[in-house]
Order: sequence, then structure tokens, then C-alpha cells
Amino acid sequence: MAVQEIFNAVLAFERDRTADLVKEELQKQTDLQLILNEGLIRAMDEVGRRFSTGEFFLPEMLLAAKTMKAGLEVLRPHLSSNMGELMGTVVIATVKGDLHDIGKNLVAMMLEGAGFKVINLGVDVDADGFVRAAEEHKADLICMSALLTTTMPAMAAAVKAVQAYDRRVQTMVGGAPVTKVFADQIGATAYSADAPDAVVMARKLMTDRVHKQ
Ligand code: B1M
Repeated sequence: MAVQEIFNAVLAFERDRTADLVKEELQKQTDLQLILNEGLIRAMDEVGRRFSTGEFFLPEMLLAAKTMKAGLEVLRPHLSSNMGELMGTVVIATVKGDLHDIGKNLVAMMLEGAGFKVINLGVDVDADGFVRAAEEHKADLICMSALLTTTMPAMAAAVKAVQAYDRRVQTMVGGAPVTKVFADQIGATAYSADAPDAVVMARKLMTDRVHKQ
């Protein structure tokens, strides 16, 4: 299966080949979610597994991430192509101490595709950074990503700071170690498990807000 070749190319750190294979699949009109989930994301899960078992170390993890990003960039215009009406303004970033940005960027791309204005602050953003951006961009929703258990407390601090700034600004959290239970514990408005879920939840939050006004 051709999507399996994308998976293999990511694990072999073949950046150009990964990008070319994704292009080929798009030309063949292969389902976007299949390319994303079975080709690119599944490869990163395998990278994580190999890292846990000591088959991969940090350099390999980094090379795989760069390769995955090359594939994701080819998908970007397709993920962001169905611009609808402007749904609201979202600020998104990975929290303080955390440098993982692939999943967060995917969420950002899909929110853009769903018609949100997205301000992507990058990685390693502290509580003040989120608050400053909320104020500067008059954000409706702040999305936070954490991939490390050790950076989850930074997420809690950022949610608290945003709420102290303005309770009308909603917060949504996500990332592999983050759960709905944790989101509730830290008082986030919402939790989303993956990028499509983030779009569904963001739409729901904006609709509920309009109805409350
Ligand atoms: Co890191 N890393 N890493 N890493 N890394 C993990 C997360 C890990 C699980 C690997 C492992 O041990 N199996 C482990 C964390 C263990 C833990 O805390 N539980 C780990 C570790 C330990 C580390 C270091 C500490 C390693 C070290 O230095 N010894 C170090 C930390 C650096 C730091 O951040 N300060 C580190 C470094 C790195 C690299 C820099 C090399 C690289 C990141 C490169 C980059 O992002 N630019 C990297 C990578 C690539 C990974 C793995 C292999 C892949 C992550 C990824 O991109 N997944 C990862 C293992 C794994 O996840 N299987 C691992 C694909 C991506 C699409 O999925 O990010 O989960 P994900 O996003 C999903 C959902 O989570 C959700 O939607 C996304 C798409 O559907 N989501 C959101 C994410 N953010 C959201 C925000 C939202 C909503 C949903 O907002 C509302």
C-alpha cells in the first residue's frame, strides 16, 4: 500500500521522498485522513515506541520529526483550503518547557481550514505569553498543547492566568498526556483528543458563546 511507503520514508528520515510520496497520494486523490493518520502520524507513534525501547535516540527522533513536517507542509493547503466564514480568533502554542510542535501545528492548520483566524505563537510559551497574546489579538479561544508529563503543570498555570485575565476567554487543552480529567481538574473550558476533535470542540465553544450572549 502506498501510504505504507510514506510511513517507511518517515522512519528512514527521507524528507524529499516523504514530500514526493504525499504529493503522489494527493494526485491519486487518496483520502487526506488516510495519508495523515496511517502514513505520517502512525510513523511518529512508531518513532515514540522505538525511543521508549532504546532503538532510537534524540537525533533520530528529531530527524523523523523534520521528515514528518516535510510531509505535513505538502498537506497544509489541503487541510486549510475550505475557508468558511471567520469563526473566531484562536491563539495556539505549546506550553512553557515543551518543544514539541507537530501536533500543535496540525491543530492550527485544521482550525485555519475550519475558518478560524489562528495566531500560532510557537513553542515554550509561558502563562504571561498566552495572556499577552489574548489581549493583543482579542482572542476568543486559547489552545494549549503539552506532550510531556513534566510540562502539564505549566498548562495548569497558563489556564489559571488566562482566566484571571478575562473569564470570557475560553481555553482548550490537548496533547498526548493530557486527558479530559486533567482538563477538568485545571479548569480548562474544553479538552480535545486530536486535531479533528479540536475543530469540533472549537466550533461548539463559539456556538455556545453566541447563544449565551
Ligand atoms: Co519527544 N517525547 N522528547 N521529541 N517525542 C515524546 C512526547 C515521548 C512520549 C517519547 C517516548 O518516550 N515514547 C516522551 C514523553 C514522555 C512523557 O513525558 N510522558 C518524549 C520525551 C521524553 C522527550 C524528551 C524529554 C527527550 C529527551 O530529551 N531525553 C525531549 C523533550 C524536549 C522538550 O520538549 N523540552 C523530547 C524531544 C523531542 C524532539 C525535539 C526530538 C521531537 C519533537 C520535534 C518537534 O515537535 N518539532 C520529539 C518527538 C518527535 C516525539 C514523538 C516521537 C512524536 C511526537 C509527535 O510529533 N507526534 C513523541 C512520541 C509520541 O508521541 N508517540 C515524543 C505526532 C503528533 C501528530 O501527535 O503531538 O500527540 P501529537 O498531537 C496530536 C494530539 O496529541 C493532539 O492532536 C494532535 C494531532 O491529532 N494535540 C492537541 C496535540 N496538541 C494539541 C493541542 C490542542 C488540541 C489537541 O489544543 C487544544
